[in-house]
Amino acid sequence: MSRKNQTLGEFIIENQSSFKYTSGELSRLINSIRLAAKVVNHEVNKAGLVDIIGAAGDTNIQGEDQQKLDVYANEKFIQTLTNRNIVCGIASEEEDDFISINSQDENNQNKYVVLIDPLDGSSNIDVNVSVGTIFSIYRRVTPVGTPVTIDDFLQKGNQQVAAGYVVYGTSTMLVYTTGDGVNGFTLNPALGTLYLSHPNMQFPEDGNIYSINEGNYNHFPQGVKDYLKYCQKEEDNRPYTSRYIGSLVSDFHRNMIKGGIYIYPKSSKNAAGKLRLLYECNPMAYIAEQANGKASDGFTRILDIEPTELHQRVPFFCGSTNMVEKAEEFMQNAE
Ligand code: P6P
Repeated sequence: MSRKNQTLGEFIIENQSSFKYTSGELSRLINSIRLAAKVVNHEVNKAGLVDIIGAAGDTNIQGEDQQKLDVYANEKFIQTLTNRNIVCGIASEEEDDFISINSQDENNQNKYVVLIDPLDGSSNIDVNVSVGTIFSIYRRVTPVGTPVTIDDFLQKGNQQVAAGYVVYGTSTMLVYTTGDGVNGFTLNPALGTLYLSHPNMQFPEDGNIYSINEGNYNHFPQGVKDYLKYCQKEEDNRPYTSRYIGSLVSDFHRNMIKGGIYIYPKSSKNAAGKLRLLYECNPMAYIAEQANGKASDGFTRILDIEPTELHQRVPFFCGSTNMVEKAEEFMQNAE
């Protein structure tokens, strides 16, 4: 049940009973993510004013230059989730290994683990383009009160109990699902309150926007090249429009509202693509499917992929169902 302009807090309370694990713990977890998002938003919004932008001088496990805000966002989300003693484990794009949150304490009855990309699209920070946070939530699979293991994190995407993103854009929004549709909340910066602005978000079945880094065209698989030529052909409602922000969360968010497809394929430069399965593709795929969209690696449903390692990458095709299925058709025909 939702009504426009109710606050996130009211929405969580009113919809808690619809969540099959009505323990209230997930509600507290979503609330802690809300708090961390508001803290990060405050820093992102003034990044140009203080010496917090620019590289932190380190690189993460991905070998990518860590922007200072990457590090800050990572610390804030981990700190908030730890201090509120809600989860038993955290995995982050910015952390080499998963973090056990005193789960060896038999009094720790926490049953959720969170996987997070604390600041996706961070290369856009210095040029004032939207960035985002992506999170994925599972119930642990090892016994409560014992130390978490890698098995608690290497779960298929179809086991997620919740997933969402924050987009720090012209306005800051929290968009998430707990398996009963997708709802978007917009921050009123004057009040620091998130209001339900986009109830029951749905991907249009079709669209005319495609998002891909065409600079890598020569390195794409033939099926992707064929699909791009299809998008660009003067025929029916084509050529489509090419829009690529370079921030997954922003491209995904626009496509969910207007219709479209986002593709980050494998290439001769990235054998498995660039995006990470556990804390980018799985949460965005869960949201996409909950919004009647689709997400695959070009052949297999993202949520059915068996994870093998924490930072593994997969090719990613996601968006309006008819567009993803057309792209998959070109991928299969080129095999
Ligand atoms: P490229 C950001 O680093 C990210 O993970 C996504 O948010 C974005 O869509 C993609 O990578 C951009 O990658 O190689 O096109 O610059």
